[in-house]
Amino acid sequence: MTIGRLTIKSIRARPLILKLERPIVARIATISDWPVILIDLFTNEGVVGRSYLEPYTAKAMKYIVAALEDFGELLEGHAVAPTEIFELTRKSLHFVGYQGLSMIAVSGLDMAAWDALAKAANLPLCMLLGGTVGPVKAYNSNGLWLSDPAHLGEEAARLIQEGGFAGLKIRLGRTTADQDLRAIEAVRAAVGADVRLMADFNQGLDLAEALMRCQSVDSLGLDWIEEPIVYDNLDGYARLASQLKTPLQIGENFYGHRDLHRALQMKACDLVMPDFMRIGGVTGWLKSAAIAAAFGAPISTHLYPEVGAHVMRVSETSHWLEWQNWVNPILKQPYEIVEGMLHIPAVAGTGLDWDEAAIAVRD
Ligand code: SMN
Ligand code: MG
Repeated sequence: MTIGRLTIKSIRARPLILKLERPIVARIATISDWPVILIDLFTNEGVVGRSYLEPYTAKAMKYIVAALEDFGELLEGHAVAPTEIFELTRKSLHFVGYQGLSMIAVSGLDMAAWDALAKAANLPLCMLLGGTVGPVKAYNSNGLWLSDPAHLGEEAARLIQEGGFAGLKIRLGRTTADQDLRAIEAVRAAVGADVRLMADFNQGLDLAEALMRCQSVDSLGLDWIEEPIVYDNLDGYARLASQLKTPLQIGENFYGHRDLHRALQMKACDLVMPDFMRIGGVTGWLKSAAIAAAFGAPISTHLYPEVGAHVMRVSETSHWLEWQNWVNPILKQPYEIVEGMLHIPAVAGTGLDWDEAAIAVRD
């Protein structure tokens, strides 16, 4: 048997703006135009690896696209070996820092490289990583933003129906604690006691406010309280974690696995939820999942449900997948949700493919 070769020909990165069906209204930002960068990794052997990035800010896309194009020049002719590519691209930017935009660009290419490798092996990514294709437990994160509590019950019921979900995420951080309590009550009344409810403050509070506001929701049976304060105040998080009964969830702002390690070592959280564009794509996730497992910390995904589903199948402490369908309008085959479980399509790679006709009308 001959060993296959897979080598990099070029990288294409296309910025795109999608309209959100339900705009994001969080304490930290209001967003109705959702920026997405589509990445295609072309190989000399004809396989194309695909991934996307969601960098929140349209203006930031030009820096990330430029970095990805530079990676294309750097790696021309190099083997599609994700762990080597991860180190080479990361180190190529170390003079401007390993985190932030550098890590975002590295993560985007990493996910495309893993997709290409799995396609070349003719295996779904989860199988290439040593797992099996199967369902992944998901909560619906597509709504329950900071809107009027009077409308939240109806919205929650619709969100459950969108896929028979057993879990939802509500956003908190309204002007008063009482308004947040009324929002949680409205959702609970609409969905019943059995639906799991996660709550995200989106970094909206200062530590003094958080000490009080988290206490006020601490006995409501929430599955987690997410990011009450600014993401890098780990001392503040450790203080909050020591005072709360409800598990504290952070991680969407970890840049690389060492951030996750530091947070767990400092007891700054009980649960972790890395974001694929910040943790280092699949490579960064695998390192992080091993560290989380060593700490016994349940790990959930942030955005990127497609690649997220594959790695959740091989993560020892796999907890919840965050479902959001914001990129669905330009995907050829959006993933299916049945009875609250995300189903990985039985195709090689991650299963991401672009609907070019849908992209063309948005250009
Ligand atoms: C979030 C995600 C995407 C945009 C804004 C807010 C949120 C989450 O923090 O965890 O889903
Ligand atoms: Mg969050």
